[in-house]
Amino acid sequence: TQRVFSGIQPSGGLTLGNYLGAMKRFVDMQGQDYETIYCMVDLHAITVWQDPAKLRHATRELCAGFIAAGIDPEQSILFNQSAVPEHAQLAWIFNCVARMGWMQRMTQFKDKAGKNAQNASLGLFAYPALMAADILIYHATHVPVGEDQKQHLELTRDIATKFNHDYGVDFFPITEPVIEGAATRVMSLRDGSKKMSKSDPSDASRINMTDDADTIAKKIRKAKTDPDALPSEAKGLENRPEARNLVNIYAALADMSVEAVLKDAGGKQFSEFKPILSELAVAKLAPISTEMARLTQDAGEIDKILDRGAERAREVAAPILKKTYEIVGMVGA
Ligand code: AQP
Repeated sequence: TQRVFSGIQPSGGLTLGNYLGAMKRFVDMQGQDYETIYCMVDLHAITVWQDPAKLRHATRELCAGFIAAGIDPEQSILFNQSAVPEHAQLAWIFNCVARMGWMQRMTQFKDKAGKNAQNASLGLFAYPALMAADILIYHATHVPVGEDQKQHLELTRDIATKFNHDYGVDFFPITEPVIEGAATRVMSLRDGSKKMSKSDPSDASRINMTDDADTIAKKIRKAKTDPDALPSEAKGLENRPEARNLVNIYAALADMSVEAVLKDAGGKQFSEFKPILSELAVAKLAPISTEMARLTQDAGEIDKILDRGAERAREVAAPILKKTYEIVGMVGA
């Protein structure tokens, strides 16, 4: 089988970047010929400090977001990472396969740890080994992610290759990253060189999936741009990161190619394009945020869905962990 796995951290509210770069594409893949497994990765979230009450809320809200965006918890397996202990168990094995030097090259660690890396958690450093375990505990073949996760997926392939080589087996698949579409890297609305992120201190830098129509319109109106009109071809967006970002967002929301968007919008000033983009963003996002808010209110129902998802996930993960332990030489597995 072709099996898809991906996850999102409940480390705050969902952004338009998470939605276009990841969640919307999870929904697209659910409709295709794949077995789809999607996860709230709370063990990843705690690699930086999370207030327990907020983590609990963010996990349930994220689950509501998955469903509101179109993930069907019957068709896909939808669950919370910590409820499936096999992730952490396989991650330990991978901690012993991955090399310090590999981890030291990870740019996300460098970005997130900042200048004071000595004070970062050990978990933040080991993050990519846990991510490899998330994927490989299901023998997933395809992983849809945003551009920022490309390096971690290469590491996942390196870990699988080294494990297979060290133990002389052909056990873990070499996973394909799926980084496609117009919005694989949605940028900050305030700075076209920075990724749109949940943890950016400026709320104006991102569109949150919980923002109301007025807030979305206001953020787009205030988004940084250059003074020129939109070009009529994609190559005219080179060296115009803010312009490119807004066009990419439009294309991804409308399910159009960038070329097709520019065919219509080429020649327009931002004063004209921004309201059109706002209207589209509100039309696409409002139904999701309304449904997300409705579902979030019933924590009991969300927990039931997550319990059932975890049960189904463990049915896949447990035999793969058992086999891994046997390969490694653990007695009693
Ligand atoms: N700006 C983005 N553009 C496209 N894709 C994005 N993703 C995140 N930001 C963008 C994709 O969303 C998925 C889940 O990401 P995550 O929540 O696990 O962590 P992240 O990449 O660290 O996201 P944030 O929003 O930047 O969170 P913080 O601020 O907590 O670090 C991934 O597939 C990611 O590529």
